[in-house]
Amino acid sequence: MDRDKALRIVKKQLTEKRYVHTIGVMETAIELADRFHVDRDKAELAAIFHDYAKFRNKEEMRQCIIDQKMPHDLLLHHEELWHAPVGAYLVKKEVGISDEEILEAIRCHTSGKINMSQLDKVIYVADYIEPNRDFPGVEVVRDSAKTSLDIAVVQAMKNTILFLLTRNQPIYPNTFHAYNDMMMKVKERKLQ
Ligand code: DGI
Ligand code: FE
Ligand code: FE
Repeated sequence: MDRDKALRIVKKQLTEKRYVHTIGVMETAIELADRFHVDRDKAELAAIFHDYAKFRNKEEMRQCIIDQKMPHDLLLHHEELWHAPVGAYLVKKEVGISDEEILEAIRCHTSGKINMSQLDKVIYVADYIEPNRDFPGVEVVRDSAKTSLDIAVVQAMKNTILFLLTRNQPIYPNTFHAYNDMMMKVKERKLQ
């Protein structure tokens, strides 16, 4: 699917602000894909559709998680996490994208997971550092992303977990698993 068609489809699902964020993620994801030798067409499509389900109603998402037998523990955690797996499902069903690598990058873009692919990491980091983002510490992650995708992922995960801790929010197990997995990989590499 070409970029213009994809953007036309996703625009209908989003608010103006979220659409601007999506364009930022798309441009950043393409930049990262080129820098780290990831398929730029897949990065573009995954970025365009990563927040496809962001504005779906909570009950529809809950039902989708149950009907599609997605991990049940999602329902115990904040609904902010739901738009990622539900988005992957809807992008396949409603938009007709069937590339599993793209769908997986959408599926894990909020929590991360163990053994993220390079494409998963590109989308995770692009979502975090796109130019409209203004989190505390985002500049450090932007800087790291110039040289190491893995270090950028770890830093973004660390910031997200710290943010959730300060808000007294429970943390979804995959968020911790993803952080541990990436941190160990980054450390192992340093020791070599
Ligand atoms: O959809 P976006 O706003 O572009 O970004 P996102 O999909 O990365 O994250 C949406 C929100 O999800 C963000 O405010 C942080 C939150 N989040 C990420 N991991 C966890 C989480 N919230 C909880 N409660 N637990 C998590 O593990
Ligand atoms: Fe999201
Ligand atoms: Fe996003």
